[in-house]
Amino acid sequence: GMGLMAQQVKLADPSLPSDDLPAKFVAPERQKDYDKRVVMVPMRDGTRLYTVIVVPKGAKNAPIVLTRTPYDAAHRAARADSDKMIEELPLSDEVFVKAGYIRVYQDIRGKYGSEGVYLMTAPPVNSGYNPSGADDTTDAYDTIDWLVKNVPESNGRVGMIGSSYEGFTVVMALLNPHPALKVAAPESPMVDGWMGDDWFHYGAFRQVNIDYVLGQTAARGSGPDVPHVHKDDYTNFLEAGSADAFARARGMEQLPFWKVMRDNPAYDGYWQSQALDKLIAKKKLTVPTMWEQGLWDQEDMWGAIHSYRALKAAGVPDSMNHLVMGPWFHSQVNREGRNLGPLVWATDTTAQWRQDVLLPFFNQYLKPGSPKADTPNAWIYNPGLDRWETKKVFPEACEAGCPVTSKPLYLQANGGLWFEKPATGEKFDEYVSDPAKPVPYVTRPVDGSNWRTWLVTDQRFVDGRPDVLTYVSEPLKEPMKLSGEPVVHLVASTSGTDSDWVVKLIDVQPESTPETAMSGYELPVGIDIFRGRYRTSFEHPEPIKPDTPLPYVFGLPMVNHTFLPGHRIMVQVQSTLFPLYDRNPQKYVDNIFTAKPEDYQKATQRIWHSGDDASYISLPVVPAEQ
Ligand code: PG9
Repeated sequence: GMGLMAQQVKLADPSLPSDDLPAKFVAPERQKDYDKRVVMVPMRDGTRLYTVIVVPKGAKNAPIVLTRTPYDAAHRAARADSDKMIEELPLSDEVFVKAGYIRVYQDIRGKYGSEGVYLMTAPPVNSGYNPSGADDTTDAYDTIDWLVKNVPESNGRVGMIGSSYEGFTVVMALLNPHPALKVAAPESPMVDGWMGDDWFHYGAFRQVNIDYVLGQTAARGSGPDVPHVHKDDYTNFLEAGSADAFARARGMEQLPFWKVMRDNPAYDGYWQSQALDKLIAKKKLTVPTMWEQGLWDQEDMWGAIHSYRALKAAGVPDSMNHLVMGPWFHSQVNREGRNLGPLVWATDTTAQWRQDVLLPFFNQYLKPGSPKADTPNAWIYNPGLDRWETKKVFPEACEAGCPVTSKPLYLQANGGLWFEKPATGEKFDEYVSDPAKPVPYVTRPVDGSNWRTWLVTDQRFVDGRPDVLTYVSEPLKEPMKLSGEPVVHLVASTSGTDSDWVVKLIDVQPESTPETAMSGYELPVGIDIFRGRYRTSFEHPEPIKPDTPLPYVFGLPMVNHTFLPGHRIMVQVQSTLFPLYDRNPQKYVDNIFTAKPEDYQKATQRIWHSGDDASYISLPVVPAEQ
């Protein structure tokens, strides 16, 4: 019929394609507003490092911002596949792109596209613990030297920025900076992995790192994802026993760095010789530097503040040594900063920092002719008042040598807490710490989903457990402002021969009617853990004398926080934060990493609050304005 006829006519049409796939397709040229160059930049030993250089079209005399990363430079410099540089680069680069900067990301030696061997946060070559002949000081130097000579659009001035491991590479560059390095912003830099950054806190091992080490060192690219047996890591780690037993089951005895960490549990030469806060304070800081970290930084809480303080103590002028602390989780500085878990801020606090503080600071040193930035010596958020505060001096209060002297806040009988010394004879409170039932650090199941916000977890979830002691003040009548480092002075005894001590300083929100998300919330403003065997020496641990009240002194994270009227101050004491920290067997063993199942024992713990053996936290209380 008609249908067949029509088809035959069409088939005869010579314009009909016989194959829809062309022999070769050429995409039309894209109109990008930037030029992305990938270069293998040679180091002094011939090793070449994979370097992505993003230059705005038409740039002339432009400054360079450099990040050296272990996290895949190609990926770091490709947020989206976009023709616009501002979309192509990460959110945190927007201010630099708008200001016409050249942006460079480079893979560190041994990772992703770079050649050479990899050492985890490589210790300085001259530390005696790095046989590779190179480190992130020499590699930064050689990279900057190459960039200023080989990027014709540059004005010969370089700034460095980066968070965490990328912050570590910034601090390493500062140990012997190339003359073209004019300004630096280490963000939550990993500075002392033993004292209080990623690996340990005062000697207590952070088991989340087992997966990190696996991911970073099993391969040049990203390592395999070895699945956990149960959804709840509380169960996974408890079933495994020690940290080493857990790691062994994941194949980690093949990973040299894991063995180095396991075999150096104390603060020995290996850790001391790479403690960057100490190393940098021995050099004359020649590059204006802005140290940044989060007030609730769950990974690198130690590095920035301790480097800033060490440089101050070494006499570095305030105009060279700046501090910024925002209400942020780890590396949140490079994301949006409107909230932290349930805490909602008045502004996008990270955008505000980048725009109002960081960019003018970089411009001042990288773009000749820019106005002098009015950079505060310290710019710190006060979460209690929901606002930034500009400081000429920080910390404002401390135990000695600050404008204001800290005040002891004493644990009292019957769970009380106040600034007067308790009477003699009121003795102690007691609990049993059972390693078979450790106190979780977040609500179970522990599956990593609460990791970023765990430091602001409402502590009501453990308040009332028989192995958690809680001390609380009356509701405050006046605002109380803290600005500095609370220092724990715990007088404690244990029936065992080793023990961990966890202390939390908490701002208890008033109960409100109608109910709000924060009604009655027990908000931690500082949490830390101290491994008891290091009471007298971090380098040479020793067994604890059982059933003897002994002083344990350690700093909590730095705070800048106003407790408002109606709020109560709370302190909690416990012996475990599991499975973030490995369990202390509570019986002294040579190396806790390899403790045997039979080493773990219950212990009776006493926290003393009698006049002669009074436990207290010295609080950096300063005059409060509202
Ligand atoms: N906190 C991460 C880290 C740094 C250095 C060593 C190990 C881990 C990071 O965010 O890069």
